[in-house]
Amino acid sequence: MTLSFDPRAKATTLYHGEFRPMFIGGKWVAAQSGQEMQALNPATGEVLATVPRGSAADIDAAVKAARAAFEGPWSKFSPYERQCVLLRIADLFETHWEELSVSDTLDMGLPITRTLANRRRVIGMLRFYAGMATALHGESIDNSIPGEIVSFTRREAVGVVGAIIPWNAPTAASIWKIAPALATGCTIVLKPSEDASLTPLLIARLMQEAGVPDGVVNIVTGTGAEAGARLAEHPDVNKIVFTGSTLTGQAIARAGVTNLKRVSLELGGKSPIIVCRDADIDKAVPVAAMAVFVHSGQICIAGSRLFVAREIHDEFVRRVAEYAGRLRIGHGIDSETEIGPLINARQAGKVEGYIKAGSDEGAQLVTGGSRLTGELYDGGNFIAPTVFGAVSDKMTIAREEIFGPVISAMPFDTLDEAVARANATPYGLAAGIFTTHLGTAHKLARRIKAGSVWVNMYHAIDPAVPFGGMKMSGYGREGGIEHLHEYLETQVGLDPDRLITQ
Ligand code: TXE
Repeated sequence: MTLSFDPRAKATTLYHGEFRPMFIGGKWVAAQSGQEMQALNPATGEVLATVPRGSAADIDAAVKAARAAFEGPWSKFSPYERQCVLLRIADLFETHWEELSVSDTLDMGLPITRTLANRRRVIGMLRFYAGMATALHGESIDNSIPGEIVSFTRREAVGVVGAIIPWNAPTAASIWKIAPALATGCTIVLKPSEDASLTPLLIARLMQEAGVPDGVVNIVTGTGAEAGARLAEHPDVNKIVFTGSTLTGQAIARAGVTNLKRVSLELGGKSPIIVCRDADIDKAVPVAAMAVFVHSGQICIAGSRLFVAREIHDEFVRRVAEYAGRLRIGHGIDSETEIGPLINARQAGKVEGYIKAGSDEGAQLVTGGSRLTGELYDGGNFIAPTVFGAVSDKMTIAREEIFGPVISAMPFDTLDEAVARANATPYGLAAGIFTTHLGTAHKLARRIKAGSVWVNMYHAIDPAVPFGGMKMSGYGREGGIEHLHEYLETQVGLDPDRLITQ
């Protein structure tokens, strides 16, 4: 793909192994302990920069700053003023989008063409939430004693929000947490993943430039065990919003019990894709392949269980494998690259373990299955796009979230069987259906227990549309009006003369 700028040249202007402080109360600071952590480029292993290794004391300082801003200057901002701030941030994102994209690519490996392509979605989020800032209101309820009592509700900001995000989409995940907080009048302490902290720090700089008052947005870098755990249990945090693994989500929900904070969780998945006999195979093959291979499978919605109607199964799997074999794998910073590295050696080792389990348990390796070696891949964590056939539902690769470029393909005979098998998972985040029959699409979609069901497409996430999971994929929705409600409390109004109940 031809770009209007040179990403490699831009990359040389961004990080040079220097120290990048974190952002608390409008100040750029080191960790109180003085400890630092390295931010590594997953494609090369080189040190991009160092960042503070924040711990409980830094989280406490950030929460204090967030509380002071919530009760002080930020509470004086009208919804129209908050809207203006969000629109200014959106404009700054337009201006700095190349820098943000290059930073994300360097920090977490997603190819530059894809980080650039996130522009519409991320800036769309900022503008969507800007619009919502002035559209939030309560209701009046006139059914107590007709003519005498009118109850009314107000929507007020929940307070200080703690946000904990993973490494696989730092910009989008940061904005999905920060924008609704700003729209509703909350303040926020965001802890990025220790594996991708750099772009959230760039975002903090843009927030400052846009006129976000000190303490409204705070970014504390650090590990989950130190900084994350303190944020989750902090008694002065009113709400936690988390994206990450189900195991950590459970720990966060438990920690939030300390002060019964509101919790929303966007967790893992083992999403099914059902390819019906009447599917348009030419269109379905690339979508089904990229439902997993995009970002080397490191996406919560990866459609990693591929159920294909038996009549077309062999042809479909062969073509998915051929497609996988043609993908260009390399450094994300090269504009020709379609698939980048895995985030770190631990994640690559985990994926290799799953590939071995697939072979050991009797699945048939159709393509891929190995780590890539050679000069281009030195220092990085690259695994070839992998397709397994003859997978059974009981195999480890068909049950557990791999978070790597691995598809498990399985034939089915009837749609009832496909639905039952698709739902036979503890997760319920997303699903895909490929059919040319509208009735089949509707009937199947409503029977699948997943928060998003895409038909003849995948990965479609829109700021105005709710996104989130069922079952062990979490609770709460991001996107859409529902998302704003997660950041609001409802208060019933008071009559001048008497307390009104509804
Ligand atoms: O996730 P974690 P990791 C899955 C995926 C991957 C596995 C491990 O299967 O292989 O999780 O990845 C913070 N209290 N997903 O270790 O642990 C942590 O610092 C508070 C799926 O990256 O969930 C980071 O900021 N916070 C997922 C964030 O939680 C804690 C995306 C996510 O880390 C904490 C990422 C604690 N006790 C991984 N422990 C998806 N659904 O997209 C960790 N953290």
